[in-house]
Amino acid sequence: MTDSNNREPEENKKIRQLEKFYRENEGKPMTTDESVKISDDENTLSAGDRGPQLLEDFIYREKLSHFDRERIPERNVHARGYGAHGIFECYESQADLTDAHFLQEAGRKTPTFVRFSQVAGSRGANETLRDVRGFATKFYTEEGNFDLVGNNIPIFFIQDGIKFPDLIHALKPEPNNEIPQGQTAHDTFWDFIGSNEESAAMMMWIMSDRTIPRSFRMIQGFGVHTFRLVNKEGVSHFCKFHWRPTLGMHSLIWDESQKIGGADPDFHRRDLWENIEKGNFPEYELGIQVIREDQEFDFDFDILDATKLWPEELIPLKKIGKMTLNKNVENVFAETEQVALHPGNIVRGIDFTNDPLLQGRLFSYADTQFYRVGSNFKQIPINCPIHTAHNNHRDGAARYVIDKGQVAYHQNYLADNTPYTVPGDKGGFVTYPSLVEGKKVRKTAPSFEDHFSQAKLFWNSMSDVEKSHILQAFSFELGKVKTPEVRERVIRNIAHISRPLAVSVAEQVGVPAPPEDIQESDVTASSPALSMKNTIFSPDTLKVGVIIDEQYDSNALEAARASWKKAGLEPVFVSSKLGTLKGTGGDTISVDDTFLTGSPLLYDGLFVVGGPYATRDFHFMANQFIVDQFNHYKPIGGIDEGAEWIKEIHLQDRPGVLTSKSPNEGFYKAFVNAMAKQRFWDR
Ligand code: HDD
Repeated sequence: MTDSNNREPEENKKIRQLEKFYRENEGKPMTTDESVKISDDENTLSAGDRGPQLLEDFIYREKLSHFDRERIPERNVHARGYGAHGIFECYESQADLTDAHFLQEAGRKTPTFVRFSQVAGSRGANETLRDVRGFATKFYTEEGNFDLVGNNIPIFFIQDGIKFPDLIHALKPEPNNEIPQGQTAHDTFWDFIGSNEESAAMMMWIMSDRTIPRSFRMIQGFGVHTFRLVNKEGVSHFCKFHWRPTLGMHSLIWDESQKIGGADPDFHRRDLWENIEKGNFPEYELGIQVIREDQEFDFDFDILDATKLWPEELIPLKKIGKMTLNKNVENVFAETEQVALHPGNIVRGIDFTNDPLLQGRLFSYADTQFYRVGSNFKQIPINCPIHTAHNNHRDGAARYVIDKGQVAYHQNYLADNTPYTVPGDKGGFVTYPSLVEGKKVRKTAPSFEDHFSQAKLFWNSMSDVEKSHILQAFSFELGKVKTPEVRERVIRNIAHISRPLAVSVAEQVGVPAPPEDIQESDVTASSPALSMKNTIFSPDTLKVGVIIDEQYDSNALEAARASWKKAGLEPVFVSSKLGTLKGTGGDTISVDDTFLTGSPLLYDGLFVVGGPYATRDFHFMANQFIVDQFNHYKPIGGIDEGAEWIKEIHLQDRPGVLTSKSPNEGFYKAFVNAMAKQRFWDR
């Protein structure tokens, strides 16, 4: 099987398994579901030309009744998402830490399926809204499925799963008017945040640029919880899982994210789908942070508290493998919508801890899949393991595995007591025998009570630009809150983290400064790993909008294109109309976007070539694109007429704006470097 570029995807057992379920309809006769050939699919059977329709029309009935059942309940969070298949490759054996089969050997490859998502919006929500992004991975290992159901933020809003319905009810559109769609900028959400100090650190993270990512290909992922790795000898270590994109972590700016919602509400799925189709396969390295059992109480935070991260400067991140997403789905409903991820899906060598949020999740996910996908959801092709499951589970709606034989119970004589259980020393799953003691209680552990130290650590770690974006984000979000008391309560929580920030936000949203007696956290440490400023910067796969008209300078364009190709930059040719343009050398290019169908919002940088016969309208539209691009701090290059137009509006020589009437290699190199830098905040 090949992808649309005729490249052979890497050996992938899961895809081989799915292929057995593919149905090719092209070129085939149309039949009913019972395989009766259909002679007319457009007219219902009626009594006479104008007569009533007949109930006996099984073709009509089957078509409509199937249509009537096409939708299943959408996920009540993370409803809008997009998936892709991939391969995970282990860098080196982790056998000293874990017995997990997929981590035993350097070079071992494991098929994966990833679903990226946004939390709040319904299935049709605009994709660039400010929101946490889900990053959920199913590893189809040789020894069963392991699901790492994470987000692009390393911590969470709450500490105990029992509060999850409250959080989500506050976050979702308000129930009396179902407004607003997919966003946090409303009263109930901020009421929840202001009323729950444990959300303070997460509040800072969601106001940062991480919640308006540039691309799913450029987000980090986190398992969030503390898991256990258990080796063959039964020795356990605590562990956190991270995904790191090799393209670095990049974001939109607020103005862009709002407007892209109009220009392309499918911005993220389009980006992922197109890049995988083109062979620009996104890659993410899997990292682990590990601490020994005896270090459990060595930190000034509780390692079981999901509102806390493990600073990398304290507990370094070790990269142990890489996942490459190299195949789009064949059918979004069958694969992405029906995939059932569940943090409770673990394999031998990995185990849970007593993190109360994780424990809460262990119930909710399987439960929601039974409701959403049905009692046999684990048999659906995208969910089933690569090796056949054998057990005594039977029946239920839509069961399509046909279990042979007389016996469906354990402890039997008739089938020699099979399927048989496998002892731990022969590869069976054994739960890590962690020590449990104490009285049954309903209360928060005292070690979970510090809510502001890590929020302050995060704030201390931000660059000036990041800090200004956080201030802007709070000003927008709280500015949309109608109830002044709700705004005030949030500002009090901010004051525990940074008084100056709280005062500035209060000023912006028209409420009094927080009371003087609020104690600001005295944490002075920072963690450089938390700042997006310290990410990887690369021009690879970034889009350059090229504004170009008839009789463009062929030589200059050829040189520019050669430099872009070398750097992995992808030109998108923009002109006044679709079709083909001719250059001075007689060569042609075909236009990808017009000023109408394209938008400066959709390109990471702009390169203005123009042409000697450009009309006033063309010139005017080019200027609009240049100004928008400039306002979004993105790189701009200009040659020929393009260089003149940029000069006319006095933008030449501003940071990240490069123009030349006689471009040479140095100029093209400088433009590529500017593209890699991505934003010029000092404009
Ligand atoms: Fe959750 C879906 C991530 C806490 C209950 N969650 C869901 C998805 C992701 C996360 C990525 C979408 C999976 C997919 O693509 O199908 N959730 C998280 C993270 C959490 C978290 C990183 C905190 C560390 N979630 C959480 C709690 C509960 C849930 C505490 C309930 C106790 N989450 C659900 C759910 C969903 C879900 C209601 C909705 C659809 C689904 O499970 O499959 O059960």
